[in-house]
Order: sequence, then C-alpha cells, then structure tokens
Amino acid sequence: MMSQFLENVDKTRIEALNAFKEVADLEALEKARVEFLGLKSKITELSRTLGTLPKNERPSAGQAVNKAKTLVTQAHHHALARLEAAKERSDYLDVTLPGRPPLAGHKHLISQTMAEICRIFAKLGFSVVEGPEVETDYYNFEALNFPPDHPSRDMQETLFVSEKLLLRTHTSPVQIRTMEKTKPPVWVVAPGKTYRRDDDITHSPMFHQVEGLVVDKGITMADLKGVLTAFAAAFFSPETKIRLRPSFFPFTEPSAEVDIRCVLCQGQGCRLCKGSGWLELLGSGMVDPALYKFVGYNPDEVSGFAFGLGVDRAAMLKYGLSNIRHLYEGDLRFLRQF
Ligand code: 2NL
Repeated sequence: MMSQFLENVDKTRIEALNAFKEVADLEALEKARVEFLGLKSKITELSRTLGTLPKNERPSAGQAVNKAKTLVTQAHHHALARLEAAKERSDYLDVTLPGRPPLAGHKHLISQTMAEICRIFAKLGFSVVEGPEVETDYYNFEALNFPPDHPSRDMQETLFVSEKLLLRTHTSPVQIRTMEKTKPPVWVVAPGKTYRRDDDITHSPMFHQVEGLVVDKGITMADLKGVLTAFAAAFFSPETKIRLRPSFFPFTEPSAEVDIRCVLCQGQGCRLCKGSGWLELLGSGMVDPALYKFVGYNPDEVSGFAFGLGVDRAAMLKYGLSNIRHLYEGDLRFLRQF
C-alpha cells in the first residue's frame, strides 16, 4: 500500500518537474500549472487519498506529498522566472551602444547664395525688402512702364493665377511698393522667388532673384558701375572685372547688361564663356523717369539705378553647376556638397 503510494508521488513529481523544465512560453506554463498543481491535478488527488491509508502510514505519506508539492511549486516559479527573463532579453535596450546621431541639415545652396548676396549689399548700405509672390498686373507690369502689348506680358511667359492675379515674373513689384511707401533716398534689395513659363537646363519655372534699387539725389551711371564692381569682387573674387553692354528694359533708360570676366578661364576664352572671355551676370540701368510718376517721386529732384540678378544663375557660375535641375531635385548627394 505504502510503497505503491510513494511510487505514485515520485512518478507524479518527476513528470511535473520535466514538464516545467520544458515549457517554452507563458501559455504552456499556465497549462502545466493547471495540470500539475491545479485542483484536479494528480498531486491534489494524492493528497485527497491520504485518508484511505492506514493511520500509521499517513505521516510519512503526507510528508512525501507535501515535499513533492513544494518541489513542483518551485519548478513552476523557476520556469516563470526563466520565461520572463527571456522575454526581457528579447526587447533589451543596450544603453551602452553608441547613439545614432540625427542628420544635421543645413541651408539649401540657393538660400545660402541669396543670403550672401543680401549680406554684400547690406554692407554697401542697402536695406532688404520683401513682398508678395502673387501680384497684380499693375505692380508687376503697369507701374514698371511695360506697354500693354509687351511680349513679356503674354501668357507665353507669365503664369496667371486668375484673370487679375499672376505670379510675379521679377521682384521689381516689391520695389514699386517700397517707393509708394517711402520717400527718397531709397537703397534697397528685394530677394525672393519669381516665376516664368520656362523650363530647360538653364531655366526653371520657379527661380530666384535679387533686384536692387537706388533712388537718391545726383545718382549717375558711375554709381551703378561702382556698386556692381564692388558686388562682383565680393561675390566672386577680388580681381573679378565687369563690363557694361548696351541693352533694353522697359523700366530703365539707358539699360546695360553686366558681364563678369569668365570665372573658368579668366578671359582666355573657353567652353563656358563660348570663347568670349565674358559671362552675362545681370541686367541693369538708370531708372526710367517715367516710373517716378507712378510712385509720386519728382524726376527733377532724384535719379536712380536698378539691377536684377538671377540667384540661380549666380550660384551656377560661382559653384560651376552645369544644370539648374540640381538645385531643385532635392538629391542630398548634390546638396550636401555645399
Ligand atoms: C534682368 C534684368 C533688371 C531692373 C531689373 C528695376 C526695378 C525698378 C525700376 C527699374 Cl522698381 N528697374 N529692375 C532693372 C534692370 C534690369 O533685371 O535681366 N534680371 C535678371
């Protein structure tokens, strides 16, 4: 009787310990707990049958059952600890690993170039002014002396937002707005985005301009040439020469294209300057006195000069870029270089 009982206790204990040793997850562990420690488990069953044993055998039989229960309960605890430790290891955070530094961005080449241009003109005494990118025909064309049938007013080049509103084709409207609001002397540069229906390797439908305007007493073309010579020297290199060529703009008279000595061959003649030794940099001229009536200035008291500089073009020349697309494709392999 007794030996049969103790054998059962041993068998049950060994079976239970093996089961807890092998459980692979918490779900299996709970199943094993119910099976080997639950109310309907063999150990509980054995405890219940203690009473059927002869009285003198009960104490040692009871001890054996209790000992088995303790061991199996311990096995359950060990298994639980083992599974929880394994789970923790699987989502373990190693705080000693080197950190992953966030990518540090920087200003886009166009923003850098625009800021650099404004900084140079600021040193020459200019203020920086800004204005809307969506403009009226009046500020973009009419107040700048464009005849109603001028080709650049055509839909071919101007992007219209509605019948009355358009995307500014230059930043000149900002300067008209500035003159409307302030009396001479005016020394301003107007940087910003500009828009034209144009798209090839040197033109993008959205581009950037810095326009400059000086209206003051006794301003002559010598001031224009002096300011732009100083600008070219500061922006490119101190020895950069400029030259003026006659040109035409509806808002300046006389007008001049400003070229710089070729940045690649220093005037020897190369592929970039197409053998001429010069590169076209910007347009300029003396403010046409006809403009002053739009803003209430007296052309007998003041005179001025103005210029328009393509920032994209200036950046392409300064950094030797072959394709304007590089500036707008957002390819970090390109942008990171600057
Ligand atoms: C170019 C030519 C130019 C101006 C812009 C201007 C502005 C006012 C009055 C007179 Cl409010 N002129 N701006 C003058 C000459 C040329 O730009 O080819 N730009 C890229």
